[in-house]
Amino acid sequence: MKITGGKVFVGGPGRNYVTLKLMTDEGVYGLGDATLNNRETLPAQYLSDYLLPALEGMDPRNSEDIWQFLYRGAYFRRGPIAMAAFGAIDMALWDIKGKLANMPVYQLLGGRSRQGAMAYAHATGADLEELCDQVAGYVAQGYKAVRVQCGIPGMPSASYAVPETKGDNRHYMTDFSGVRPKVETWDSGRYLRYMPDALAELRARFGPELHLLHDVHHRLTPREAAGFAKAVEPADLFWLEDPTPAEDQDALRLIRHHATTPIAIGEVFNSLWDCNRLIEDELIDFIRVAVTYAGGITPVRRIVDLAGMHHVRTGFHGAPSHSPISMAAQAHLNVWAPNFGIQEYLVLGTPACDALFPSDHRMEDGMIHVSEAPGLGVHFDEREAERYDWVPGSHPVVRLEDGTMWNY
Ligand code: CS2
Ligand code: MG
Repeated sequence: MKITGGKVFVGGPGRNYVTLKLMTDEGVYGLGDATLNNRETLPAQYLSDYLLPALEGMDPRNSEDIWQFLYRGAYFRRGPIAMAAFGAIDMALWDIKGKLANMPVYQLLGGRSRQGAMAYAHATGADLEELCDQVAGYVAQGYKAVRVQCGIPGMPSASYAVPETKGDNRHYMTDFSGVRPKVETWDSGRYLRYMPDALAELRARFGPELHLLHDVHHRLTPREAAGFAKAVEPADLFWLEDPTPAEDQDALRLIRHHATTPIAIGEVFNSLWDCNRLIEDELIDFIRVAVTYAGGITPVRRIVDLAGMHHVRTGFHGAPSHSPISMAAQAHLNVWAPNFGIQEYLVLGTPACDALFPSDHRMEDGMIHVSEAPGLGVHFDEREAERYDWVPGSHPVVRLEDGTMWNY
């Protein structure tokens, strides 16, 4: 059996999804997602110019050897652009493998460890009242877990994933008016003084059972993060996400030393080497890698296994930038992983998205139920894809009030 080539599509409803269709000489094809948020054309180019021509003639069943070929053969290792391109190829090879075996991918990983996988939705608000309304809405839909992001009084501009004004739902990261990013202004002091009380108020209003998650989005220094994680202990969060930039894996020791609030990190990582110390030294409670950015099912399965040896559970990234293909790949990992934690889930199921990526993966009562179809269980409608093209966009950048560049 041989790979005969592939096609790369960029575009989608409200998103620049990067979809790979990998073809073989036996007619079976595989789908992969190479969507690297705000830099979509780059993994697409990497696939078309370099990787797909190099894969022609290889046996698609040898997914491990092909992954090693991609990783070791690149010479210059890692990085989100390369790993997103590798990830799409790896997902497509697992899709082909499942179709050949006539099994859903989770069966090839080791079968079911659970029926449904708990998901969390994103609630946000320009102020606490609007946030509480959104949380109540998700609870009414059956969600057991909700991420909460709130406007901060006095903050010079809307902070991460928060609308500028009440009722404005254009808070999601990417602005498609061009690649020149908008500038957000951030003040950690206002955030640190306001957010602990806001989270305590949410806990008081919604009771002890609802899982509350909060994303700091890399905005604090390690010391600030340690104090904040301590201050929010009474809110009993399911997790506090990205409290401080984690290139400095040691910085997380300070947080661990001062607070028991569960920590989740990893969405910006693209390799086990970005997080091995965080896992081995048990500095985090959830690993947030995404199957696209971390190079596919093959390497992510290794990260899950290492995490499982150190009481670290999964909490795969699932922002709107992920297409239903990588969300399906993660659905298979979620139902298999013995140390599954939770899955981030932004409603992908708009009619336009479903038309482009038909599948029978389903969300019910806050739980994701994986498709039993062979492979990843997602299709791709190429006719529908003709409606879309790449739209230049970017998420904001962040500066402090004195103009200092800060972390988005
Ligand atoms: C966020 C991401 O979902 C999350 O946890 O951190 O949506 C992040 O803001 C985007 O992926 C950035 O492009
Ligand atoms: Mg995040």
